[in-house]
Amino acid sequence: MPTAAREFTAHDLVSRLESLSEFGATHPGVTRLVYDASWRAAHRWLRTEAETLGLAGTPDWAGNLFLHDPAFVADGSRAALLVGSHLDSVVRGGRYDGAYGAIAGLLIAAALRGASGTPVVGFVTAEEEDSRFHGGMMGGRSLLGGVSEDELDEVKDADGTSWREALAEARADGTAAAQTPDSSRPLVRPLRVLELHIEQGPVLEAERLALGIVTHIAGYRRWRARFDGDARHSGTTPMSHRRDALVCSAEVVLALESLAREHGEPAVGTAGRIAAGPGLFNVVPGDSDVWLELRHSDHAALDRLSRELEERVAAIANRRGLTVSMELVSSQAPQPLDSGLADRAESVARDLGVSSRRMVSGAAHDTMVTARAGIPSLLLFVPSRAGISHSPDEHTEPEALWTGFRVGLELCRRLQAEGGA
Ligand code: HGY
Ligand code: MN
Ligand code: MN
Repeated sequence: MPTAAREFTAHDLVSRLESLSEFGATHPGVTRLVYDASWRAAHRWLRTEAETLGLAGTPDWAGNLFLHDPAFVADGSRAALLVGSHLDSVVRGGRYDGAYGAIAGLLIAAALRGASGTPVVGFVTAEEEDSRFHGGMMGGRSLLGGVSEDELDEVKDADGTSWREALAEARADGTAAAQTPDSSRPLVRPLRVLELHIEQGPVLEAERLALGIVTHIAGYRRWRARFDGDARHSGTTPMSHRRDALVCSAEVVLALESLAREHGEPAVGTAGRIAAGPGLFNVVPGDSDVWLELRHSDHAALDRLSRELEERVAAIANRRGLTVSMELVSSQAPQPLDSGLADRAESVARDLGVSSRRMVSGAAHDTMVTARAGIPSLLLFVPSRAGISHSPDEHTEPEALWTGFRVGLELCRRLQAEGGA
């Protein structure tokens, strides 16, 4: 007989976050990449936790996990309020990014199990970080049925493993269901989506506020730029005779930084990686790959920045006599979130005596995918110490995690009571 729906404590939340961070612990940090062994172990652990709390855990074809009352059949026939976040992490990331919302969703679904009104279902998306594949929010898109069968063979990781091949391991151990994308409506039809997440920036801490109510999420563009010059002897090739691909890349990286600085906040530009070949002391690099990212909260500004970057990259390569190909690898448009839900969250925070402000998210999130699909979606932040994230130093105080959870729980309780499903 499942346990009755129950009240939770801060310890219930924080202790489960600690346990989840052990899956993929890379000392320092956490590395839990979609479908890898630690991701699958974490997925299994979450389902076991759900069962001990009187819930069922149902994965869909992509490994998105729904945490629901066993009486709620997750077969695509029913609708619910979804609350959660993502299971995967960046490489050597922090313990809270995604994990906080996943555990909060689990406990909120357990706390509200069996109450009358709209069913509340916890969700844990399979992939959000682009840290193994560059499929662009694979979890959120597959959760909504937005993935074509072809993508499963086209999307590949750095080792050339396709989404389909990686998925096979998850299907083999039950962390993904054996359906195929074309046969899968969402297992749970989302009426609304609430994501709880750490801010990953400095604003809430600087303003000593407990809660961020996100009005919209900045968009991004990510390119892989490939430069081809001449591999030559480093001792005999005069500087005037070189077409050095790595030096060209270095100038492009500085041009990206200047572009973002010239434009001013909230524009940000990052070169996350340079890989030059052949990678020896005594060979002038003949080829180089650079990974470039631009972000902005305004669509037109992101377009302008992107055009300017592409022009600057072409001009640098041309002046240095190299060829360049610039591939847009993934992108997300800036996305407004639901203002009605933001109003509701603000009034819950006020009623609970929780300080809050509306704000923009510089980081991307699953809720930008659900909002873009027309599903009323909301993202709530809790403060990040020194604004640090995507780093082993990511930290949020237990009290702050608990405060965000209390607001999320009360908001879901009120939305549930209004019914509709
Ligand atoms: O990159 C991002 O903004 C998110 O953390 N995936
Ligand atoms: Mn995240
Ligand atoms: Mn992240």
